Amino acid sequence: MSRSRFHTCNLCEAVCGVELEVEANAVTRVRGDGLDPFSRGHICPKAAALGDLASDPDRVREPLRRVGDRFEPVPWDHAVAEFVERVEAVRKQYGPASVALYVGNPTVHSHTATLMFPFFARALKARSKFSATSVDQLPHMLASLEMFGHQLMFSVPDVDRCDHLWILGANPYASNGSFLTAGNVRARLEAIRARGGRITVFDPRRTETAEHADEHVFMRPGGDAFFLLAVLHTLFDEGLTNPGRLRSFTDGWDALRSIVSWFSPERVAARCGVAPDKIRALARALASAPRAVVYGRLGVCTQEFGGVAAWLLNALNVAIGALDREGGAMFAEPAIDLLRVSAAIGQRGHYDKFRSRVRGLPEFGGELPSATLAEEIDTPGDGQIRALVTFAGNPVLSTPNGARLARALPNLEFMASIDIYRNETTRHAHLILPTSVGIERAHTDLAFYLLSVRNAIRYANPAVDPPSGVKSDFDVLSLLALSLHESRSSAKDRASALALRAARALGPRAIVDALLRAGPYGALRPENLSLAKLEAHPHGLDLGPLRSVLPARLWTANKRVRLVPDVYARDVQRLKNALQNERESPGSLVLIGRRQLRSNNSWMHNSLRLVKGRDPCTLLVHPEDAARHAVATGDRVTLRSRSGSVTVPVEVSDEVAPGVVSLPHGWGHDDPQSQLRVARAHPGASINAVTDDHLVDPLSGTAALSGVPVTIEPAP
Ligand SMILES: Nc1nc2c(c(=O)[nH]1)N[C@H]1C(S)=C(S)[C@@H](COP(=O)(O)OP(=O)(O)OC[C@H]3O[C@@H](n4cnc5c(=O)[nH]c(N)nc54)[C@H](O)[C@@H]3O)O[C@H]1N2
Ligand SMILES: Nc1nc2c(c(=O)[nH]1)N[C@H]1C(S)=C(S)[C@@H](COP(=O)(O)OP(=O)(O)OC[C@H]3O[C@@H](n4cnc5c(=O)[nH]c(N)nc54)[C@H](O)[C@@H]3O)O[C@H]1N2
Ligand code: SF4
Ligand SMILES: [Mo]
Repeated sequence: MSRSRFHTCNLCEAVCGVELEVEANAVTRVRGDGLDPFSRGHICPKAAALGDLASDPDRVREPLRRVGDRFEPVPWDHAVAEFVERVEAVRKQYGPASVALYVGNPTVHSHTATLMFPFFARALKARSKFSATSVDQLPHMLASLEMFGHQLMFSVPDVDRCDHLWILGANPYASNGSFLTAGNVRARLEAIRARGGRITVFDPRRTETAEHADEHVFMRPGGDAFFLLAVLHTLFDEGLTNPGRLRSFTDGWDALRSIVSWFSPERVAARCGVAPDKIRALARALASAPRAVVYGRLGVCTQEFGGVAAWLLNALNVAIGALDREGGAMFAEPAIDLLRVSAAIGQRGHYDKFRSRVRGLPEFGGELPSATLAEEIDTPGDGQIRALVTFAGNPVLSTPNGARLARALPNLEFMASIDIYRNETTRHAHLILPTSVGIERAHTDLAFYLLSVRNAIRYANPAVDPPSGVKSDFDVLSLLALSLHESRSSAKDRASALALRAARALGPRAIVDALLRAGPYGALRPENLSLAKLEAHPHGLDLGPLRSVLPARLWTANKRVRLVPDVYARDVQRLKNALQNERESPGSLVLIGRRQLRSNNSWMHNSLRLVKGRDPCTLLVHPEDAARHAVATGDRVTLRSRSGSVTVPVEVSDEVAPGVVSLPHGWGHDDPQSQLRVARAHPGASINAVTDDHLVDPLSGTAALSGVPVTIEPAP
């Protein structure tokens, strides 16, 4: 007997509603939930693999302990006891900086993990914390903190109402939107053009999104900050700024004008690859559109000047009056308002309170840049990392110079991974502790409705049961946290253990219910949201279009936008130096990445339905560069950088600009110690064996994954 269950796809930020056909606890069919008012039945090919994850024979289903190169099952209580004993031994011997935590991307796609994580992190007492943030959205968070006073105060392009959209360094046709939670983002972008609007894409590759835009401008990798400065320069120069009502609660207008005055289109043209006249024409078109908005994402963040570039995106949206305006860059008001919740517990964010030991890179929100993880493990000295816990992360494939990290991990005295797979990272762990997967747990989103183009909310109960012996992430994290506290005798640990027991007794359901009732559509509002009400609406609820919320929703002490925070004003000197020291280097190549619709970072390649067919892990090379290096489509080349090399097949294509080569990320499943049989048969090569841990945006500490200098030569 099959039954139908409504759930939410937790694989990307689009949070599509899905209808799962379930028979004997196995998913037999996945469809889009046509009654979801937000995603309206849309899904992408990855949704079909939701069931594959749950039933994957390679999935870790019981705690595993590594003995040499072999893993053997251990009962939960033994595993937990060993975890506590070994972490505590390292911490006592070498101090709190010797214990590290790496938190990966799927964590934010699980509200239960998100809710328990602060408790776990406190119990672990890890001074050295890392996450996927610093290979991703950190520049946006820094800009939010510095300009709006809260690290989670993100604006969202109002794609449903804008008429002129700039997209820099994002490819929503493949990624389904990032910091742009929108069911069926393609249809929403197409609607802009259908109503007479215009889309311009700035990208070193003519992406799927660029193909469907009105105009594509080849951006030189790392050129965005320069380009944006010159656009602002033009707007001031030609009297085209129009901040409107923003002016009354924005500080720093003159400082901005004075900074951008140096960056004329002529000065930056070579660095960004856009001609001076073109920059001026683009700026004028942006300024003259009634509902224009500038949106930039990953490609703008993970580059040498990502910090300044993310700031300038906001500054430009202020300058054209788009911030907080319908059809502009708006702020969502989610039913569970993580902004208020985190502010209430004193977590609005902080920056540069301390620095990393080896390279002196700044912390953000208590985390250090992931680009420093390997060197913090392999560089001897006081404070060296000796123990590492990973949660839902695969930094060997996802952080720069992952090969160095893979060489460093065996030197740890203890490593534990809380993960569903034994993969390129977790196979180094002494203990692997499994958890349930998305469709086996209840689902709602705490982060993504904050990034959503409409206010919306959806809650789903588990669609299938986890395998016997597999615990939820909430239970694994709380169990470990409680055991850590109980192993210590301080009054503080006893108090924390008490608080933790209370949170466990409540459970995630009651916590979600309380957050909903206390939220902006809660008990005192007409919507009167509660968990019961969401359960009575299994397709989710639309809570209306985004509304103007400034200045009330600002978190700065004076309720004003800081247009030019000091950190950026100082970093601009680095951009001037870069322009002045620039040398022509004809024939040189830089590497960028790319995302593909059927792939999800590094961990969905064990689903045959997603990886079968033609090898997607090819190096795109422009025809001129291919001719210069005498390589053709199908040839294998060695792609080399300062940090390492891989051998990859070439695909000659004028999609990429001359001087740019592109390889997708998340591949490189050739580690014989992993347990990923399908992925190992479709291994590809890891771009992060070639990206460089030394290349970061020093302001934010974000890895410069894009624009890595490389060479290619025919493979032997
Ligand atoms: N199918 C699929 N969807 C995903 C993911 C996935 O792996 N696969 N991952 C998810 C995650 S974790 C995230 S964070 C989001 C990211 O979602 P997006 O931000 O849309 O990320 P990408 O698709 O990588 O697009 C980044 C673009 O930046 C371009 N680029 C590179 N360097 C530069 C530069 O210097 N300047 C400019 N202007 N552009 C540059 C690249 O060519 C690329 O087209 O996607 C999410 N969705
Ligand atoms: N060169 C290059 N590198 C990149 C990027 C790029 O564009 N180019 N993109 C970057 C971005 S945006 C991101 S977000 C990072 C991602 O970097 P990471 O978060 O480090 O890696 P993922 O590939 O997302 O791996 C997720 C891990 O979580 C596990 N997992 C999956 N579901 C669950 C679950 O429900 N519970 C638990 N406990 N574990 C689970 C998987 O088995 C896997 O080990 O990669 C970054 N790296
Ligand atoms: S776009 Fe695809 S991966 Fe993203 S939530 Fe929807 S179905 Fe899942
Ligand atoms: Mo990401």
